[in-house]
Amino acid sequence: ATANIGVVGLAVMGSNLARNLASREGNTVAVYNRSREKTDTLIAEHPEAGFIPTYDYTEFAAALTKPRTAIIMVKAGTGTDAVINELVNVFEPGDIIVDGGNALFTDTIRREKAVRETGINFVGAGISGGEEGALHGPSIMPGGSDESWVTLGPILKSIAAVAEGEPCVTHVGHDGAGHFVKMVHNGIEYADMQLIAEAYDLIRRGTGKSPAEIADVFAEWNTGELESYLIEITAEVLRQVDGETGKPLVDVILDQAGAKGTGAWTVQTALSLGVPVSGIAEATFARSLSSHPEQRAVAAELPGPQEAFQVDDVDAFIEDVRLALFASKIVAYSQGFDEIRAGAAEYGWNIDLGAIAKIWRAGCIIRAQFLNRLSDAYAATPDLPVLMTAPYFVEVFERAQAAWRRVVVAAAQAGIPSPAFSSSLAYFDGIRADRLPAALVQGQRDFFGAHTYKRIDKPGTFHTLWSGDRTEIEAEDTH
Ligand code: NBP
Repeated sequence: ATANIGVVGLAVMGSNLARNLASREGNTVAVYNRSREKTDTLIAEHPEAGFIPTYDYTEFAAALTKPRTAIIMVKAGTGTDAVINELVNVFEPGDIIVDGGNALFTDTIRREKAVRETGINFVGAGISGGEEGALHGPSIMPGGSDESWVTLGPILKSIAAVAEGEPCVTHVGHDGAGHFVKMVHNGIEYADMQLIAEAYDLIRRGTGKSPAEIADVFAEWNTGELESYLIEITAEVLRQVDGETGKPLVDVILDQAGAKGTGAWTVQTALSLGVPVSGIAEATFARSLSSHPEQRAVAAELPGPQEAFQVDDVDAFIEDVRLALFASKIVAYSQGFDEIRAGAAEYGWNIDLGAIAKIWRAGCIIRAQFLNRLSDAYAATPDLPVLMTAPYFVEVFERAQAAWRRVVVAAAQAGIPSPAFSSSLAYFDGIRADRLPAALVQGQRDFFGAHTYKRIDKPGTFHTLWSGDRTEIEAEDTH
Protein backbone atom coordinates (compact mmCIF):
# COMPACT_ATOMS: atom_id res chain seq x y z
CA ALA A 1 0.00 0.00 0.00
CA THR A 2 1.41 3.36 -1.02
CA ALA A 3 -1.50 5.78 -1.34
CA ASN A 4 -2.39 8.02 1.61
CA ILE A 5 -5.72 8.99 0.09
CA GLY A 6 -8.21 7.48 -2.33
CA VAL A 7 -11.02 8.83 -4.50
CA VAL A 8 -14.08 6.81 -5.52
CA GLY A 9 -16.10 8.25 -8.40
CA LEU A 10 -14.19 9.86 -11.24
CA ALA A 11 -16.78 11.98 -13.01
CA VAL A 12 -16.07 15.74 -13.26
CA MET A 13 -15.88 16.46 -9.54
CA GLY A 14 -14.05 13.31 -8.47
CA SER A 15 -11.40 13.44 -11.20
CA ASN A 16 -10.70 17.12 -10.53
CA LEU A 17 -10.50 16.57 -6.80
CA ALA A 18 -8.17 13.60 -7.36
CA ARG A 19 -5.92 15.76 -9.54
CA ASN A 20 -5.93 18.51 -6.92
CA LEU A 21 -4.95 15.99 -4.23
CA ALA A 22 -2.21 14.50 -6.40
CA SER A 23 -0.73 17.93 -7.10
CA ARG A 24 -0.03 18.53 -3.40
CA GLU A 25 3.30 17.62 -1.83
CA GLY A 26 3.24 14.30 -0.03
CA ASN A 27 0.02 12.89 -1.46
CA THR A 28 -0.26 9.67 -3.45
CA VAL A 29 -3.78 9.08 -4.70
CA ALA A 30 -5.51 5.76 -5.41
CA VAL A 31 -8.51 6.06 -7.71
CA TYR A 32 -11.52 3.87 -8.44
CA ASN A 33 -14.62 4.27 -10.58
CA ARG A 34 -17.50 1.82 -11.03
CA SER A 35 -17.10 1.74 -14.80
CA ARG A 36 -13.56 1.19 -15.98
CA GLU A 37 -13.40 3.81 -18.78
CA LYS A 38 -13.34 6.83 -16.48
CA THR A 39 -10.39 5.40 -14.57
CA ASP A 40 -8.49 4.56 -17.76
CA THR A 41 -9.16 8.00 -19.25
CA LEU A 42 -7.98 9.80 -16.12
CA ILE A 43 -4.79 7.72 -15.93
CA ALA A 44 -4.08 8.24 -19.64
CA GLU A 45 -4.70 11.99 -19.58
CA HIS A 46 -2.84 12.74 -16.35
CA PRO A 47 0.34 10.69 -16.08
CA GLU A 48 1.89 13.57 -14.10
CA ALA A 49 -0.50 12.88 -11.21
CA GLY A 50 1.05 9.48 -10.42
CA PHE A 51 -2.36 7.98 -9.68
CA ILE A 52 -2.66 4.39 -8.54
CA PRO A 53 -5.53 2.98 -10.62
CA THR A 54 -7.64 0.26 -9.04
CA TYR A 55 -10.44 -1.78 -10.56
CA ASP A 56 -12.29 -3.26 -7.63
CA TYR A 57 -12.88 -2.31 -4.00
CA THR A 58 -10.46 -4.93 -2.63
CA GLU A 59 -7.67 -3.60 -4.81
CA PHE A 60 -8.64 -0.04 -3.81
CA ALA A 61 -8.44 -0.87 -0.08
CA ALA A 62 -5.13 -2.67 -0.55
CA ALA A 63 -3.63 0.40 -2.23
CA LEU A 64 -4.29 2.62 0.81
CA THR A 65 -2.03 3.09 3.83
CA LYS A 66 -3.70 2.94 7.27
CA PRO A 67 -5.74 4.57 8.52
CA ARG A 68 -7.27 4.29 5.04
CA THR A 69 -8.87 7.49 3.88
CA ALA A 70 -11.23 7.58 0.90
CA ILE A 71 -13.29 10.42 -0.54
CA ILE A 72 -16.47 9.42 -2.33
CA MET A 73 -17.53 11.70 -5.21
CA VAL A 74 -20.51 9.94 -6.76
CA LYS A 75 -24.04 10.94 -7.57
CA ALA A 76 -25.69 11.71 -4.24
CA GLY A 77 -28.34 9.27 -3.03
CA THR A 78 -28.40 5.54 -3.71
CA GLY A 79 -24.98 5.73 -5.39
CA THR A 80 -23.47 7.00 -2.15
CA ASP A 81 -25.09 4.22 -0.11
CA ALA A 82 -23.88 1.61 -2.59
CA VAL A 83 -20.28 2.81 -2.39
CA ILE A 84 -20.36 3.06 1.42
CA ASN A 85 -21.57 -0.55 1.66
CA GLU A 86 -18.72 -1.71 -0.55
CA LEU A 87 -16.10 0.28 1.36
CA VAL A 88 -17.33 -0.90 4.76
CA ASN A 89 -16.70 -4.49 3.57
CA VAL A 90 -13.06 -3.84 2.70
CA PHE A 91 -12.09 -1.17 5.29
CA GLU A 92 -11.18 -1.70 8.96
CA PRO A 93 -11.95 0.09 12.24
CA GLY A 94 -10.16 3.45 12.38
CA ASP A 95 -10.33 3.95 8.60
CA ILE A 96 -12.11 7.02 7.25
CA ILE A 97 -14.81 7.26 4.59
CA VAL A 98 -15.56 10.79 3.40
CA ASP A 99 -18.64 11.59 1.35
CA GLY A 100 -17.83 14.72 -0.67
CA GLY A 101 -21.08 14.66 -2.65
CA ASN A 102 -24.09 16.88 -2.11
CA ALA A 103 -25.84 14.65 0.40
CA LEU A 104 -28.88 15.70 2.37
CA PHE A 105 -27.61 16.23 5.93
CA THR A 106 -30.18 13.86 7.42
CA ASP A 107 -28.80 11.11 5.14
CA THR A 108 -25.34 11.96 6.44
CA ILE A 109 -26.54 11.70 10.06
CA ARG A 110 -28.05 8.28 9.25
CA ARG A 111 -24.93 7.06 7.42
CA GLU A 112 -22.56 8.30 10.11
CA LYS A 113 -24.50 6.42 12.75
CA ALA A 114 -24.55 3.19 10.74
CA VAL A 115 -20.90 3.32 9.71
CA ARG A 116 -19.74 4.23 13.23
CA GLU A 117 -21.06 0.87 14.46
CA THR A 118 -18.39 -0.85 12.36
CA GLY A 119 -15.65 1.24 14.01
CA ILE A 120 -15.01 3.02 10.73
CA ASN A 121 -15.22 6.83 10.69
CA PHE A 122 -17.69 8.45 8.34
CA VAL A 123 -17.36 12.10 7.42
CA GLY A 124 -19.91 14.02 5.36
CA ALA A 125 -18.03 16.90 3.75
CA GLY A 126 -19.72 19.64 1.75
CA ILE A 127 -17.51 20.66 -1.15
CA SER A 128 -18.34 23.88 -2.95
CA GLY A 129 -16.92 25.56 -5.99
CA GLY A 130 -17.94 23.29 -8.85
CA GLU A 131 -15.34 21.66 -11.07
CA GLU A 132 -12.91 24.60 -11.01
CA GLY A 133 -13.01 24.63 -7.24
CA ALA A 134 -12.43 20.89 -7.05
CA LEU A 135 -9.37 21.23 -9.27
CA HIS A 136 -7.77 24.41 -7.91
CA GLY A 137 -9.09 24.60 -4.36
CA PRO A 138 -12.65 24.32 -3.10
CA SER A 139 -14.25 25.56 0.08
CA ILE A 140 -14.71 22.43 2.20
CA MET A 141 -17.23 21.91 5.00
CA PRO A 142 -16.50 18.62 6.76
CA GLY A 143 -18.54 17.12 9.58
CA GLY A 144 -17.72 13.83 11.32
CA SER A 145 -15.80 12.86 14.41
CA ASP A 146 -12.86 14.64 16.04
CA GLU A 147 -10.81 11.46 15.55
CA SER A 148 -11.23 11.54 11.78
CA TRP A 149 -10.41 15.25 11.65
CA VAL A 150 -6.90 14.48 12.99
CA THR A 151 -6.05 12.55 9.82
CA LEU A 152 -8.33 14.33 7.43
CA GLY A 153 -7.67 17.91 8.50
CA PRO A 154 -4.16 18.20 7.04
CA ILE A 155 -5.22 16.53 3.78
CA LEU A 156 -8.22 18.82 3.32
CA LYS A 157 -6.21 21.89 4.29
CA SER A 158 -3.69 21.00 1.59
CA ILE A 159 -6.30 21.05 -1.20
CA ALA A 160 -8.68 23.77 -0.02
CA ALA A 161 -8.85 27.27 -1.45
CA VAL A 162 -6.84 29.87 0.44
CA ALA A 163 -8.26 33.21 1.61
CA GLU A 164 -5.83 35.73 3.05
CA GLY A 165 -3.41 32.94 3.93
CA GLU A 166 -5.99 30.72 5.61
CA PRO A 167 -7.26 27.44 4.09
CA CYS A 168 -11.01 27.46 3.42
CA VAL A 169 -11.81 24.42 5.53
CA THR A 170 -12.81 23.99 9.15
CA HIS A 171 -14.20 21.08 11.15
CA VAL A 172 -17.77 22.33 11.09
CA GLY A 173 -19.24 19.96 13.70
CA HIS A 174 -20.16 16.33 14.17
CA ASP A 175 -22.02 13.97 11.80
CA GLY A 176 -24.21 15.94 9.37
CA ALA A 177 -23.01 19.45 10.34
CA GLY A 178 -20.84 19.84 7.24
CA HIS A 179 -23.55 18.90 4.79
CA PHE A 180 -26.02 21.09 6.68
CA VAL A 181 -23.77 24.11 6.30
CA LYS A 182 -23.13 23.27 2.64
CA MET A 183 -26.90 23.09 2.11
CA VAL A 184 -27.39 26.56 3.61
CA HIS A 185 -24.47 27.83 1.53
CA ASN A 186 -26.36 26.71 -1.57
CA GLY A 187 -29.55 28.34 -0.30
CA ILE A 188 -27.73 31.64 0.17
CA GLU A 189 -26.32 31.18 -3.33
CA TYR A 190 -29.89 30.94 -4.67
CA ALA A 191 -30.84 34.18 -2.91
CA ASP A 192 -27.71 36.02 -4.02
CA MET A 193 -28.25 34.97 -7.66
CA GLN A 194 -31.92 35.96 -7.62
CA LEU A 195 -31.13 39.36 -6.10
CA ILE A 196 -28.55 40.01 -8.81
CA ALA A 197 -31.03 38.91 -11.48
CA GLU A 198 -33.66 41.28 -10.09
CA ALA A 199 -31.14 44.14 -10.06
CA TYR A 200 -30.34 43.44 -13.73
CA ASP A 201 -34.02 43.28 -14.68
CA LEU A 202 -34.85 46.57 -12.96
CA ILE A 203 -31.93 48.37 -14.55
CA ARG A 204 -32.67 46.96 -17.97
CA ARG A 205 -36.38 47.75 -17.91
CA GLY A 206 -35.98 51.06 -16.09
CA THR A 207 -33.12 52.54 -18.11
CA GLY A 208 -33.19 50.68 -21.43
CA LYS A 209 -29.50 49.91 -21.10
CA SER A 210 -28.27 46.94 -23.13
CA PRO A 211 -26.92 43.80 -21.46
CA ALA A 212 -23.38 44.85 -22.44
CA GLU A 213 -23.90 48.26 -20.81
CA ILE A 214 -25.28 46.60 -17.70
CA ALA A 215 -22.22 44.33 -17.73
CA ASP A 216 -20.17 47.51 -17.27
CA VAL A 217 -22.37 48.49 -14.30
CA PHE A 218 -21.76 45.12 -12.64
CA ALA A 219 -18.05 45.27 -13.39
CA GLU A 220 -17.98 48.68 -11.69
CA TRP A 221 -19.94 47.34 -8.70
CA ASN A 222 -17.39 44.56 -8.46
CA THR A 223 -14.72 47.07 -7.52
CA GLY A 224 -16.61 48.14 -4.38
CA GLU A 225 -18.42 46.69 -1.37
CA LEU A 226 -20.38 44.26 -3.57
CA GLU A 227 -17.20 42.63 -4.86
CA SER A 228 -17.92 38.93 -5.28
CA TYR A 229 -17.59 36.03 -7.65
CA LEU A 230 -21.30 36.13 -8.53
CA ILE A 231 -21.18 39.83 -9.48
CA GLU A 232 -18.03 39.17 -11.51
CA ILE A 233 -19.52 36.30 -13.53
CA THR A 234 -22.77 38.24 -13.99
CA ALA A 235 -20.81 40.88 -15.90
CA GLU A 236 -19.23 38.14 -18.02
CA VAL A 237 -22.55 36.50 -18.82
CA LEU A 238 -24.20 39.82 -19.71
CA ARG A 239 -21.33 40.75 -22.02
CA GLN A 240 -21.48 37.45 -23.91
CA VAL A 241 -22.78 37.65 -27.49
CA ASP A 242 -24.47 34.65 -29.09
CA GLY A 243 -22.33 33.32 -31.94
CA GLU A 244 -25.32 32.22 -33.97
CA THR A 245 -27.66 35.22 -33.83
CA GLY A 246 -25.32 38.04 -32.81
CA LYS A 247 -27.73 38.89 -29.98
CA PRO A 248 -26.76 39.16 -26.33
CA LEU A 249 -26.58 35.57 -25.10
CA VAL A 250 -28.87 36.40 -22.17
CA ASP A 251 -31.61 37.23 -24.70
CA VAL A 252 -31.50 33.85 -26.39
CA ILE A 253 -31.33 31.74 -23.23
CA LEU A 254 -34.72 30.27 -22.31
CA ASP A 255 -35.95 32.07 -19.17
CA GLN A 256 -36.69 28.94 -17.12
CA ALA A 257 -34.29 28.44 -14.23
CA GLY A 258 -33.33 24.92 -13.22
CA ALA A 259 -32.54 23.65 -9.75
CA LYS A 260 -30.96 20.53 -8.34
CA GLY A 261 -32.78 20.65 -5.03
CA THR A 262 -30.43 22.15 -2.47
CA GLY A 263 -32.40 25.41 -2.37
CA ALA A 264 -35.57 23.46 -1.69
CA TRP A 265 -33.79 21.48 1.05
CA THR A 266 -32.67 24.70 2.69
CA VAL A 267 -36.22 26.04 2.69
CA GLN A 268 -37.82 22.76 3.80
CA THR A 269 -35.35 22.48 6.67
CA ALA A 270 -35.90 26.12 7.63
CA LEU A 271 -39.65 25.55 7.68
CA SER A 272 -39.29 22.63 10.05
CA LEU A 273 -36.86 24.56 12.25
CA GLY A 274 -39.17 27.60 12.23
CA VAL A 275 -36.53 29.92 10.74
CA PRO A 276 -37.77 32.58 8.30
CA VAL A 277 -35.36 32.34 5.35
CA SER A 278 -37.72 34.35 3.17
CA GLY A 279 -35.06 35.57 0.73
CA ILE A 280 -33.89 32.02 0.02
CA ALA A 281 -37.49 30.81 -0.22
CA GLU A 282 -38.45 33.55 -2.69
CA ALA A 283 -35.38 32.79 -4.79
CA THR A 284 -36.28 29.11 -4.87
CA PHE A 285 -39.90 29.85 -5.73
CA ALA A 286 -38.83 32.35 -8.40
CA ARG A 287 -37.04 29.49 -10.18
CA SER A 288 -40.17 27.34 -9.85
CA LEU A 289 -42.37 30.13 -11.19
CA SER A 290 -40.10 30.58 -14.20
CA SER A 291 -40.25 26.89 -15.01
CA HIS A 292 -43.98 26.62 -15.71
CA PRO A 293 -44.27 27.90 -19.30
CA GLU A 294 -47.81 26.58 -19.69
CA GLN A 295 -49.02 28.63 -16.73
CA ARG A 296 -47.03 31.67 -17.78
CA ALA A 297 -48.56 31.52 -21.27
CA VAL A 298 -52.06 31.64 -19.80
CA ALA A 299 -51.22 34.22 -17.14
CA ALA A 300 -49.68 36.53 -19.75
CA GLU A 301 -53.27 37.73 -20.26
CA LEU A 302 -53.38 39.27 -16.78
CA PRO A 303 -53.39 43.08 -16.64
CA GLY A 304 -50.26 45.03 -15.69
CA PRO A 305 -49.66 48.72 -15.08
CA GLN A 306 -50.72 51.07 -17.89
CA GLU A 307 -47.74 53.37 -17.88
CA ALA A 308 -44.37 52.43 -19.26
CA PHE A 309 -41.53 52.27 -16.75
CA GLN A 310 -38.92 54.94 -17.33
CA VAL A 311 -36.62 56.36 -14.71
CA ASP A 312 -35.64 60.02 -14.92
CA ASP A 313 -32.22 59.96 -13.38
CA VAL A 314 -30.48 56.85 -14.65
CA ASP A 315 -27.35 57.12 -12.51
CA ALA A 316 -29.33 57.78 -9.34
CA PHE A 317 -31.59 54.80 -10.06
CA ILE A 318 -28.63 52.50 -10.65
CA GLU A 319 -27.11 53.61 -7.35
CA ASP A 320 -30.44 52.94 -5.62
CA VAL A 321 -30.51 49.44 -7.09
CA ARG A 322 -26.93 48.83 -5.95
CA LEU A 323 -27.82 49.81 -2.38
CA ALA A 324 -31.04 47.75 -2.48
CA LEU A 325 -28.99 44.77 -3.64
CA PHE A 326 -26.45 45.17 -0.87
CA ALA A 327 -29.08 45.57 1.85
CA SER A 328 -31.08 42.58 0.57
CA LYS A 329 -27.93 40.52 0.35
CA ILE A 330 -27.14 41.21 4.01
CA VAL A 331 -30.66 40.04 4.88
CA ALA A 332 -30.17 36.81 2.90
CA TYR A 333 -26.90 36.01 4.67
CA SER A 334 -28.35 36.95 8.04
CA GLN A 335 -31.24 34.56 7.42
CA GLY A 336 -28.88 31.80 6.27
CA PHE A 337 -26.71 32.13 9.38
CA ASP A 338 -29.88 32.07 11.46
CA GLU A 339 -30.69 28.70 9.93
CA ILE A 340 -27.21 27.40 10.75
CA ARG A 341 -27.60 28.58 14.35
CA ALA A 342 -31.00 26.91 14.62
CA GLY A 343 -29.68 23.69 13.02
CA ALA A 344 -26.74 23.62 15.41
CA ALA A 345 -29.10 23.99 18.37
CA GLU A 346 -31.47 21.31 17.07
CA TYR A 347 -28.81 18.73 16.21
CA GLY A 348 -26.33 19.50 18.99
CA TRP A 349 -23.52 20.83 16.82
CA ASN A 350 -21.00 23.31 18.12
CA ILE A 351 -20.64 25.49 15.02
CA ASP A 352 -18.34 28.52 14.97
CA LEU A 353 -20.31 30.90 12.74
CA GLY A 354 -17.36 33.23 12.23
CA ALA A 355 -15.27 30.29 10.98
CA ILE A 356 -18.01 29.44 8.47
CA ALA A 357 -17.95 32.99 7.10
CA LYS A 358 -14.18 32.68 6.74
CA ILE A 359 -14.18 29.41 4.80
CA TRP A 360 -16.65 30.90 2.31
CA ARG A 361 -14.24 33.71 1.40
CA ALA A 362 -12.63 31.68 -1.38
CA GLY A 363 -13.19 28.52 -3.41
CA CYS A 364 -16.98 28.64 -3.35
CA ILE A 365 -19.70 30.24 -5.44
CA ILE A 366 -20.74 32.81 -2.82
CA ARG A 367 -17.18 33.97 -2.18
CA ALA A 368 -17.25 37.68 -1.51
CA GLN A 369 -15.31 40.49 0.02
CA PHE A 370 -18.03 41.18 2.54
CA LEU A 371 -17.72 37.77 4.22
CA ASN A 372 -14.85 39.37 6.15
CA ARG A 373 -17.43 41.69 7.68
CA LEU A 374 -19.45 38.65 8.76
CA SER A 375 -16.50 36.99 10.45
CA ASP A 376 -15.60 40.32 12.11
CA ALA A 377 -19.16 40.55 13.43
CA TYR A 378 -18.97 37.09 14.98
CA ALA A 379 -15.46 37.71 16.30
CA ALA A 380 -16.77 40.75 18.15
CA THR A 381 -19.95 39.01 19.38
CA PRO A 382 -19.83 35.21 18.98
CA ASP A 383 -23.46 34.70 20.03
CA LEU A 384 -24.85 37.58 17.96
CA PRO A 385 -28.58 36.75 17.78
CA VAL A 386 -29.25 38.63 14.51
CA LEU A 387 -26.26 38.92 12.22
CA MET A 388 -27.52 42.01 10.43
CA THR A 389 -27.55 43.98 13.70
CA ALA A 390 -23.74 44.06 13.76
CA PRO A 391 -22.50 47.69 13.63
CA TYR A 392 -21.10 47.45 10.11
CA PHE A 393 -24.43 46.23 8.74
CA VAL A 394 -26.44 48.79 10.69
CA GLU A 395 -24.33 51.46 8.96
CA VAL A 396 -25.18 49.91 5.58
CA PHE A 397 -28.90 49.89 6.39
CA GLU A 398 -28.74 53.53 7.45
CA ARG A 399 -27.15 54.34 4.12
CA ALA A 400 -29.25 52.01 2.00
CA GLN A 401 -32.74 51.83 3.38
CA ALA A 402 -34.24 54.86 1.62
CA ALA A 403 -32.88 53.64 -1.73
CA TRP A 404 -34.06 50.10 -0.97
CA ARG A 405 -37.61 51.35 -0.33
CA ARG A 406 -37.58 53.48 -3.49
CA VAL A 407 -36.52 50.47 -5.56
CA VAL A 408 -39.21 48.20 -4.11
CA VAL A 409 -41.83 50.90 -4.69
CA ALA A 410 -40.63 51.47 -8.25
CA ALA A 411 -40.67 47.75 -8.99
CA ALA A 412 -44.20 47.38 -7.62
CA GLN A 413 -45.48 50.38 -9.58
CA ALA A 414 -43.78 49.24 -12.77
CA GLY A 415 -45.05 45.68 -12.40
CA ILE A 416 -41.55 44.22 -12.35
CA PRO A 417 -41.35 41.16 -10.13
CA SER A 418 -38.76 41.60 -7.41
CA PRO A 419 -39.68 38.93 -4.87
CA ALA A 420 -36.25 38.74 -3.25
CA PHE A 421 -35.82 42.53 -2.93
CA SER A 422 -39.29 43.05 -1.53
CA SER A 423 -39.39 40.05 0.78
CA SER A 424 -36.00 41.00 2.21
CA LEU A 425 -37.32 44.47 2.96
CA ALA A 426 -40.46 42.98 4.53
CA TYR A 427 -38.27 40.76 6.73
CA PHE A 428 -36.16 43.77 7.72
CA ASP A 429 -39.25 45.74 8.68
CA GLY A 430 -40.79 42.73 10.41
CA ILE A 431 -37.86 41.83 12.59
CA ARG A 432 -37.25 45.44 13.67
CA ALA A 433 -40.93 46.16 14.44
CA ASP A 434 -41.98 47.09 17.99
CA ARG A 435 -45.34 45.43 17.60
CA LEU A 436 -46.45 42.92 14.98
CA PRO A 437 -49.98 42.00 13.93
CA ALA A 438 -49.12 38.54 15.25
CA ALA A 439 -51.22 39.70 18.22
CA LEU A 440 -54.29 39.67 15.97
CA VAL A 441 -53.35 36.25 14.59
CA GLN A 442 -53.21 34.95 18.16
CA GLY A 443 -56.68 36.42 18.73
CA GLN A 444 -58.00 34.69 15.63
CA ARG A 445 -56.42 31.39 16.64
CA ASP A 446 -57.96 31.67 20.06
CA PHE A 447 -61.36 32.45 18.50
CA PHE A 448 -61.63 29.45 16.22
CA GLY A 449 -59.42 26.91 17.94
CA ALA A 450 -59.13 27.96 21.60
CA HIS A 451 -55.38 28.04 21.00
CA THR A 452 -54.95 30.56 23.87
CA TYR A 453 -52.71 33.61 24.06
CA LYS A 454 -50.35 35.35 26.43
CA ARG A 455 -50.74 38.93 27.64
CA ILE A 456 -48.23 41.73 27.62
CA ASP A 457 -49.14 42.82 31.15
CA LYS A 458 -49.13 39.64 33.24
CA PRO A 459 -47.83 36.08 33.12
CA GLY A 460 -50.04 33.11 32.34
CA THR A 461 -52.00 31.73 29.44
CA PHE A 462 -55.48 32.97 28.58
CA HIS A 463 -58.54 32.16 26.54
CA THR A 464 -61.55 34.31 25.79
CA LEU A 465 -64.92 32.55 25.89
CA TRP A 466 -65.75 33.67 22.34
CA SER A 467 -68.92 31.65 21.98
CA GLY A 468 -70.02 32.41 25.54
CA ASP A 469 -70.07 35.73 27.36
CA ARG A 470 -66.60 36.69 26.06
CA THR A 471 -64.97 36.94 29.44
CA GLU A 472 -61.35 35.94 29.70
CA ILE A 473 -60.29 32.87 31.65
CA GLU A 474 -56.91 31.46 32.61
CA ALA A 475 -56.18 28.47 30.44
CA GLU A 476 -53.81 25.56 30.08
CA ASP A 477 -50.88 26.46 27.84
CA THR A 478 -51.66 24.66 24.57
CA HIS A 479 -49.65 27.05 22.32
P1 NBP B 1 -22.31 12.77 -10.89
O1 NBP B 1 -23.16 13.34 -9.83
O2 NBP B 1 -22.74 12.94 -12.30
O3 NBP B 1 -22.12 11.20 -10.62
C1 NBP B 1 -21.42 10.38 -11.51
C2 NBP B 1 -20.51 9.45 -10.76
O4 NBP B 1 -21.25 8.64 -9.85
C3 NBP B 1 -19.81 8.48 -11.70
O5 NBP B 1 -18.50 8.28 -11.24
C4 NBP B 1 -20.65 7.22 -11.55
O6 NBP B 1 -19.98 6.05 -11.91
C5 NBP B 1 -20.91 7.27 -10.08
N1 NBP B 1 -21.96 6.36 -9.62
C6 NBP B 1 -23.30 6.37 -9.80
BR1 NBP B 1 -24.16 7.59 -10.85
N2 NBP B 1 -23.93 5.37 -9.21
C7 NBP B 1 -22.98 4.63 -8.62
C8 NBP B 1 -23.01 3.45 -7.85
N3 NBP B 1 -24.16 2.84 -7.57
N4 NBP B 1 -21.82 2.96 -7.43
C9 NBP B 1 -20.67 3.57 -7.72
N5 NBP B 1 -20.58 4.71 -8.44
C10 NBP B 1 -21.72 5.25 -8.88
O7 NBP B 1 -20.80 13.31 -10.74
P2 NBP B 1 -20.25 14.77 -10.43
O8 NBP B 1 -20.97 15.81 -11.21
O9 NBP B 1 -18.78 14.65 -10.55
O10 NBP B 1 -20.63 15.02 -8.91
C11 NBP B 1 -20.17 14.17 -7.87
C12 NBP B 1 -20.77 14.61 -6.55
O11 NBP B 1 -20.31 15.94 -6.26
C13 NBP B 1 -22.28 14.68 -6.54
O12 NBP B 1 -22.78 14.29 -5.28
C14 NBP B 1 -22.58 16.15 -6.74
O13 NBP B 1 -23.82 16.55 -6.22
C15 NBP B 1 -21.42 16.78 -6.00
N6 NBP B 1 -21.09 18.14 -6.41
C16 NBP B 1 -21.09 18.50 -7.71
C17 NBP B 1 -20.75 19.79 -8.09
C18 NBP B 1 -20.72 20.18 -9.51
O14 NBP B 1 -20.50 21.37 -9.79
N7 NBP B 1 -20.90 19.27 -10.45
C19 NBP B 1 -20.41 20.72 -7.13
C20 NBP B 1 -20.39 20.33 -5.82
C21 NBP B 1 -20.72 19.04 -5.48
P3 NBP B 1 -20.03 5.52 -13.45
O15 NBP B 1 -18.97 6.30 -14.16
O16 NBP B 1 -19.73 4.10 -13.32
O17 NBP B 1 -21.40 5.82 -13.96
